[in-house]
Amino acid sequence: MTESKTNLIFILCDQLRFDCLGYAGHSVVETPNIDRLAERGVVFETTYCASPVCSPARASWLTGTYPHAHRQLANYGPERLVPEAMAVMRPDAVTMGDVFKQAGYRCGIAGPWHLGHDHQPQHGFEEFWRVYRYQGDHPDILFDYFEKEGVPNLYEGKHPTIQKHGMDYTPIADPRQQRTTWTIDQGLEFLDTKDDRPFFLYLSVKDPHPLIAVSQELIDKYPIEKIDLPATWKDDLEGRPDYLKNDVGRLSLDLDETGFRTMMAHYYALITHIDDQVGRLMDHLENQGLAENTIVAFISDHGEMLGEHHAIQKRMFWEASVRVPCVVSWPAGLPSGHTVTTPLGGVDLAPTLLDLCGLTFESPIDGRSVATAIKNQVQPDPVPIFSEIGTSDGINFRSSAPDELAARVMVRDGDWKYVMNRTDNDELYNLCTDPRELTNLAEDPSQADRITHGQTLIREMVTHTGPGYYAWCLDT
Ligand SMILES: [Ca+2]
Repeated sequence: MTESKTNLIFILCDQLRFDCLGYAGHSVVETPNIDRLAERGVVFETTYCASPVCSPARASWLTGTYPHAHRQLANYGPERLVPEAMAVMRPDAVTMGDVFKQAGYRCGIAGPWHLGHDHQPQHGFEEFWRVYRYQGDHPDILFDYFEKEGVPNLYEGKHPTIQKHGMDYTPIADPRQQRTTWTIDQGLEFLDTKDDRPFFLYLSVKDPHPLIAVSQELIDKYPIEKIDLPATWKDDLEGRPDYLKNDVGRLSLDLDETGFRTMMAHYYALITHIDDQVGRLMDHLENQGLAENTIVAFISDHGEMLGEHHAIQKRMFWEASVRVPCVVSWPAGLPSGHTVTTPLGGVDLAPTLLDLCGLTFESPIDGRSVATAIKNQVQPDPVPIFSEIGTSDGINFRSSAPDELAARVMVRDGDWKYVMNRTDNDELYNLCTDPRELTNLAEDPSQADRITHGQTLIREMVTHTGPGYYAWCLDT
């Protein structure tokens, strides 16, 4: 094995839309520090998560495998530890943390783990495990911190300032209540205690996932007169499958629109807070002389609907839900200002980052490294990109019924997105001519060959490392 001295900081936000960043062209949201990271690095402009559900997506980002392979099909929760709930990553899954630790790296994590057993250091991060659970139970390292500091814990969800117009939000009064600040503080401590070994630091940033809690000063940067509701706000979903109409993320028709725009202002403000904290981290790297040879990857586990198609949150294959921002910066080893237009899959980033450090997964994975292409500033050859949804309600999910644990699969192939649904009609959209995904062509007889092709791609994909609970794809 080639010895590597390149460090990696992996910043994984939660529920951050792919387009709510300055570098991505958003007209309102201010993110000067992340824009700086993008200018000095590589931007993957079309990146899909491997599942638009928290835990399955995270396991894929870390293992380079699709959910049917790592088997975390539902969100982790302490009450969902029965194996048949498929809410814990399979114990023998190999993560980036395992590979880096094996290669002699010092590994650390701060923020939610979300892949099972939050209070049990694991998967290479045993030396520095600053994981908080965020789900309101104790003991919890972050909640204990609030208690010690004597500040109200907003994240327990019962604070009187919390409002709800689609998603929960509140201004905060004390900067110590900001969980991303705490997470970055842990990261700086990790950097300050570094030794001779190269390092892998995983910063799991829970924001801008609700509770959307941010200072009034940042909220004031986003007056609601500047905030427009999305173009598909009143989409009636005609021609689309019923499951979308019944999703728990579907907003009520009488929702207060001013309230929703107020919630959006808080969401935008919280992104700017994340940006401030990324800036603080980058400044620290500079001051320590580590910026040059440290790869910084910035992504989100999945996206956020933010009112598109009259929906919030994720769990759907709409672009807003399944696409994420993705920036990889490495001054010593990657070009600056390079944009990758070839779509990147949620299973491709882990092997790419390992490859940049001269490392690789030894066991079979689903993803591929695009490290050589980006180093040489050429576009990777396009390949089909997939995403899976195990459960329609990954958050409150309680079922262990197999037919509810592997609900649908998406493939993006060229301009086309095909969705194979287990218990509902399929979907087919042309993302070039119909970027808002308003016209479902799955029932159009002239598209029969294209659908057959999509099904073939999905069957090949799930067979590669599965099919596990996705065996139903082979029978359709
Ligand atoms: Ca999430």
